[in-house]
Amino acid sequence: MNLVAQHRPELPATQGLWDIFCRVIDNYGDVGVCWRLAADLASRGHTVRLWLDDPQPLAWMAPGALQGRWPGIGVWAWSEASNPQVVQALAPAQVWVESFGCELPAAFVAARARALGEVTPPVWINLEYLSAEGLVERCHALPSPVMSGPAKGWTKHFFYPGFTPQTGGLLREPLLSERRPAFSSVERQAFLRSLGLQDRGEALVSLFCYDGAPVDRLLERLRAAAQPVHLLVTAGKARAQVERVLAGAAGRNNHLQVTFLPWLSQTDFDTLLWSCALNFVRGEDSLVRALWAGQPFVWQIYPQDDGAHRAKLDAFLDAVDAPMVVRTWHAQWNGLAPWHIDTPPPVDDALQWGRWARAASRRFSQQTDLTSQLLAFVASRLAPSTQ
Ligand code: TRH
Repeated sequence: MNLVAQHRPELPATQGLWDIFCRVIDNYGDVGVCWRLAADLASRGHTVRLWLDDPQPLAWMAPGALQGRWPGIGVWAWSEASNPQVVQALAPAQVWVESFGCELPAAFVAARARALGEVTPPVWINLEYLSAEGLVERCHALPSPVMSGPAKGWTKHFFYPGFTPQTGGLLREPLLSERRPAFSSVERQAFLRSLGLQDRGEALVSLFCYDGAPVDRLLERLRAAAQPVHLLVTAGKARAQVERVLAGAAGRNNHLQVTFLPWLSQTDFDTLLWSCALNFVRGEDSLVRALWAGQPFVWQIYPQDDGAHRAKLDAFLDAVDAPMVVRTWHAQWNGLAPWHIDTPPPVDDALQWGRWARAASRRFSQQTDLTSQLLAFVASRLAPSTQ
């Protein structure tokens, strides 16, 4: 019996039962986004089965998740979705979320189709990747008829996260709007101490990046900053690159202190972003969390071989009304422009960067969040008039 399966709470057959499917492609954004959606739904009284092909990142991202300690959320092994004994014993969910094109296990779909007979099929959501590009508004909420297989005749619906009211919005849990502004300097000090850090008044900078980020350039610029900097390096790829650069550097530099962090829970990762004067983030989920942190940030977009990420990055910078200095840093950090040796580090221009980051955070906080939009969309599909 799969470890994950042993710890799942029996999920009652209640209104608002969701099956969320996620394959961990590489990195952590897929599982990060799906977990955040599941936790948000559960916090609103829904019950979620989260089907994962690799649940291990949850061990650090959401401590207790694999042991079933998150009320309302059961973490299930992907392989079990193809086990007829398991599937037929499950209460049918009202909603299926197929995240990032992961393709639901055929046996799971077939079992549901067989069991359903004439009963209403689930609302089937295709949750797509976040983008600020125009196509998102054109494709959001479009129906996609299932043309073959046991679910032939059913309908999937594209659901695109985004930065405009014509999209599915951004994941933002209800309590965030109170928790973030209430975060005090006392709590910040306590958090830093919990990481074994002593706040000596230096500028804290967090680093979460992919291979290939110009980390050597970044360290140079932080060493040249007008004030002492403490770089907090996240685990994994960021750490490996900083260690390589430091190994080649001559001597210590008292102006720049470096601390390597362990993998943090999503909650602690959020608090890290709130605690730093500048955050280097990547991918999708940590980008949104940096936006909600309201602190200056630089985003390394998930690089694509065909260079499609350039248009996606530009669309984002347009959406957040980025000033030229922010665009310059993004182009350099993403390898899309040569590095100007005298580019001032953002920590030396806190006023302009801070004004931009706070304005962007405020603007998008006004938008209806993704989970609320998803709930409204599902309710409209389940309403009797749409049978
Ligand atoms: O890890 P990522 O690069 O994920 C990527 C992107 O999502 C990309 O769009 C997708 O195509 C690819 O995965 C498959 O970056 P992202 O999206 O920020 O996800 C990281 C998650 O890990 C996020 O939920 C934050 C969380 N995290 C922690 O919980 N603790 C940590 O210590 C760190 C560094 C991250």
